[in-house]
Parts: sequence; C-alpha cells; structure tokens
Amino acid sequence: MQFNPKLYLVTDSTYNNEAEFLKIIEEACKSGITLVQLREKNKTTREYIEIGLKVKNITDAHNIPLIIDDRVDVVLAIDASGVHVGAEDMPVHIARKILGKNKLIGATAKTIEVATKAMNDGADYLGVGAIYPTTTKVITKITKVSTLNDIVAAVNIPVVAIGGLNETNLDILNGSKIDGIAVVSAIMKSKQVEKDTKNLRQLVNNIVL
Ligand code: TZP
Ligand code: MG
Repeated sequence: MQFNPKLYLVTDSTYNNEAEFLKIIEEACKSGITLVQLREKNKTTREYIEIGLKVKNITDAHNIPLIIDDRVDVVLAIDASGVHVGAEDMPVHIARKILGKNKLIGATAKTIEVATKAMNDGADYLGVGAIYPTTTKVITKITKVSTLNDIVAAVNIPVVAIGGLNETNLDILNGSKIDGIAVVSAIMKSKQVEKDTKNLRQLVNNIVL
C-alpha cells in the first residue's frame, strides 16, 4: 500500500473530550499530516473499534492511511490501513501473516539489530526514538541521532523519528536521511492545530527532501 510517512500524527485522546479529539485530527489532516496512527492504551476493544471507525471516517476523507497501534484485531475490524507494533506487541512476522501483504506494518526499533530484523520480517517502515524526552505516556528511552542515522543506513524501508519533536527542535535532524517525523503532543496538545501543523510540515519539508 502507498503511504507517505513525512509528517506522522500519533494520537493521544487523553487530553481532550471526543469531539475535540476528532476535531484536532480533522484540522491536522487538512493542514499537512500525511499519516495517522490511532494510539489507545486504556480503551476496551469495543471502545477502540468505535473511536477507530470515527477516526477512519476523517482519514478516509483526506486519503490518509490510518495505522492502529498494537491491535491487529482492530485493524481487521475497521479495515484500517495497518498496524504499528513495538517490542512487547505482536512480532512483525506474525502480524504480516495475519494481515497479508496489502496492509502496512510499522515497527519500533531502537537498535540496528531490531531494525534489520523488523525489515526482514516484513515491516514497511520503522519508528525510531525517543529522540528527545517525551511527555507522552510510553515506555521508551532516548535514542541518539547517531543511532537513528545508523539505522537509516542499515535498512531500505522508510524511517521515522519520534519522541519530543516539535517546531522548535527539529534542527537536530538536519542531514539525517529520515523519511519523516512522528509527533504526539506537538499537535494533540496544540491550541492552534492548523497553524502548528502547517509550520511543522514546512520544517519537515526542509529535512525530508
Ligand atoms: N514512542 C517513542 S516516543 C513516543 C512514542 C509513542 C511518544 C512521542 O510523543 P511526543 O509527545 O511527540 O513526545
Ligand atoms: Mg505498542
């Protein structure tokens, strides 16, 4: 499946009520986001599917693929575009077996070994980070930009940097041959989503050529 990981919005629904949450995603999709991941940690399966369908209505309207964090069953339930898996989630090769070749699979990688294995097991892209400390609830540790660059050099699938990235601190990625950046709070906590998304997109355009 075709996808563009340049400016990847990973959602967090805990900052807003549902209407506001969906409005942020809609505004962001209108303003330069190229890929969306629905990331829910505290929802029942039923709730995950319900919010997934609502988010998919928005992403479909903008022709933006929707990735689901962790849950292969939710991907199938709502016919999302793919799944993102981390170290404690379903292994990439099993997700690939279940989802087939027409769904996207993203994997988190913090080392060359994990990155190479994920690629060989069928991942379509890698998320690498955290580049900076993050305020988003996640088990992670800092990944050096040099490690990010080593991973980019070692694989031939797109690599997206994540973790604490915002419009003030992307300079660190200048010269990295990454394919995009992923952000949570820079957009989910924004009070001016359109302006901030457009600004981030401009900045990313200068890094991802
Ligand atoms: N994986 C590594 S860092 C992170 C995830 C999901 C969270 C990034 O959130 P933010 O708010 O952009 O730092
Ligand atoms: Mg996960």
